[in-house]
Amino acid sequence: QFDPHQLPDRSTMVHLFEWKWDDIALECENFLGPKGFAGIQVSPVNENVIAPKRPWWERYQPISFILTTRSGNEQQFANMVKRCNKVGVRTYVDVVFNHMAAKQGGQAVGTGGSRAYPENKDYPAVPFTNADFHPSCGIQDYNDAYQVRNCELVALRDLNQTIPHVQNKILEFLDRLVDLGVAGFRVDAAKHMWPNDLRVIYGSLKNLNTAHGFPPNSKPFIVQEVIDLGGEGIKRDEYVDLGAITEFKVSAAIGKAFRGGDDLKNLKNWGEQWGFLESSKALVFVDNHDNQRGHGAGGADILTYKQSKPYKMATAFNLGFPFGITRIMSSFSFDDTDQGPPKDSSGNIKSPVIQKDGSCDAGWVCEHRWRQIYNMVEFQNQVKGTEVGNWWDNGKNQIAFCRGNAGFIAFNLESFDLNQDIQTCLPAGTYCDVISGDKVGSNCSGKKVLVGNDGKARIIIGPNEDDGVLAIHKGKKL
Ligand code: ARE
Ligand code: CA
Repeated sequence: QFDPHQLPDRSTMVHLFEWKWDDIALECENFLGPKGFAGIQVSPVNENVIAPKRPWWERYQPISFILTTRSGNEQQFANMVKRCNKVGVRTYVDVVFNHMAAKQGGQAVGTGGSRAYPENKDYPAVPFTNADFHPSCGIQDYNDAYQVRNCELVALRDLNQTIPHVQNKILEFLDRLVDLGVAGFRVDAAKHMWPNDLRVIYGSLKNLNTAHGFPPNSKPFIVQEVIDLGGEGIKRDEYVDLGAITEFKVSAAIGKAFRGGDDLKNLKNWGEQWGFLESSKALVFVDNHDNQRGHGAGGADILTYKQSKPYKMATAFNLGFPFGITRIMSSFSFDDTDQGPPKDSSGNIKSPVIQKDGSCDAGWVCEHRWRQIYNMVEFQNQVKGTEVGNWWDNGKNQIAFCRGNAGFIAFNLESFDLNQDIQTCLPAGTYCDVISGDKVGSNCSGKKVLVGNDGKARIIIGPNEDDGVLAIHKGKKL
């Protein structure tokens, strides 16, 4: 359950937050596959409550395990997974089974048309009844592990995963997704469930579907949402032998560094020495759907698309430095933190509109379609398996390093020029900087970097340029 089952020459997944299945299928074929993305994380696939004004977070309130949401129905989901697998893009589903929907103002109606009665803990479309839940109490003290796991997270009805019927219903749901060809799961609120119950559930899962290209006996990839910034009753270590973990320490530390709260030179030993989990167990990201809007963890350190220059720099570092299983966030734009995705007057989610230059419109940000980001996805694939070499820094906020003899990257967060001869470790020649531009035919629309016979090149990044990064690799030699 630690292997994300990505193609050997691919490395990163992208969270297409609130996208519709039909749109994702097209995105896999038209963009993600060709650009070398390894996978997608999708929003919860099972029926959720319809909440007033359709906030994004209604999808974290399950009504049943019927696969119908605003993103589409089961047949559309199945079709999407198949088409994405065909172009080498794996699907990871955000699965919510710590709880069911909270009490609503009135009757709870789901996106699949099912009714539920959360005040009585009655969800007939599963079915779950009162006996399947923990007695109601609130989580007041995150130092009390019992409370965190047996009480209600923000009033959400708390399932008791020790009960065989509950385990069986969860397993039926997860196994159905495995049958449809998914590669794994993001387990929502894992820290709110007992590790031993999760062990039973994960241990009983089906192997991945070989008809979708997975080798026989492959276990679904599991990444557990365990927020542990230190100092609470529940430790990520209790979950590490069960699957990968969302490493929120990375999100907070990378945001802080690229906001100028920490010298970039300190990133030299990025990894376990920073208190992060070991690389193969850590899911790492600059922001996620919670902390980009002040939910979850990380607070004011978190960078998002709204601070585009440092955000792109942080993303380039996250993809450029060999640490963790990487994930990119792809958002819709928002002002209000409850606001859901772009919708029409009937509440249906609107499709993103792709403009001539490849960027998105109609309320979708599509960070994954920003050149500086998707070109770093290619960089990461090109340097896969290499180590960091020839670290250089100016003693503060200018840094550069090689990735084997395959790639080189430099950052400037100072208010003055970076203008230096630096060792790039690349064979002599002219390379196209994939941040300021791209290789077009045999030319480069951005900066050209001339690497000499000694492997050195003059690297220039001004403080007022659009981007504070420069990246070259063997795949974009002129
Ligand atoms: C909404 C309303 C609530 C209302 C509730 C029920 O906002 O006011 O009471 O509905 O009617 C998301 C939203 C919630 C939303 C919920 C259900 O964020 O606002 O509630 O959906 O619709 C903790 C958990 C962690 C959780 C974060 C957000 O440990 O698991 O809080 N993250 C996941 C998802 C969320 C989702 C849920 C869980 C629920 O990613 O999107 O909630 O399914 C410290 C602790 C952390 C704690 C953090 C914030 O850092 O260490 O453990 O995270 O504080 O409290
Ligand atoms: Ca619980």
